[in-house]
Amino acid sequence: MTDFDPLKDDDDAVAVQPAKPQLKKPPLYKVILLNDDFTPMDFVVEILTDFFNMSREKATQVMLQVHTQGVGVCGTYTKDVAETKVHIVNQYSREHQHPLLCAMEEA
Ligand code: TYC
Repeated sequence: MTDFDPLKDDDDAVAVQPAKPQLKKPPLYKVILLNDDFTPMDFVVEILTDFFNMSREKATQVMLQVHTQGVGVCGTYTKDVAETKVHIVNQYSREHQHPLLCAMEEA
């Protein structure tokens, strides 16, 4: 009969730690519009309907929020999408000689 020693690791088994499930959600970013005194209200509404798929009513509401409060949220996106939206909106505004500023911040 062999000695049984529960503290002796003699079974040649390899202990494998199960991988932790990768469930972390990617960080999200708010795309925001900043107020200025020169960009026409209609142009801001057009930006919100065309680049952020808002209805005219919702776009007008958000534009007025920016106009009165100084800043408003256009939408929340992953980093890549937010960066692209900011770039496209700022480029489009410059092309039309408006100083409108679009930016992003972590949600
Ligand atoms: N304040 C601008 C005006 O009176 C309108 C405006 C709204 C500009 C929102 C920028 O993000 C903005 N014509």
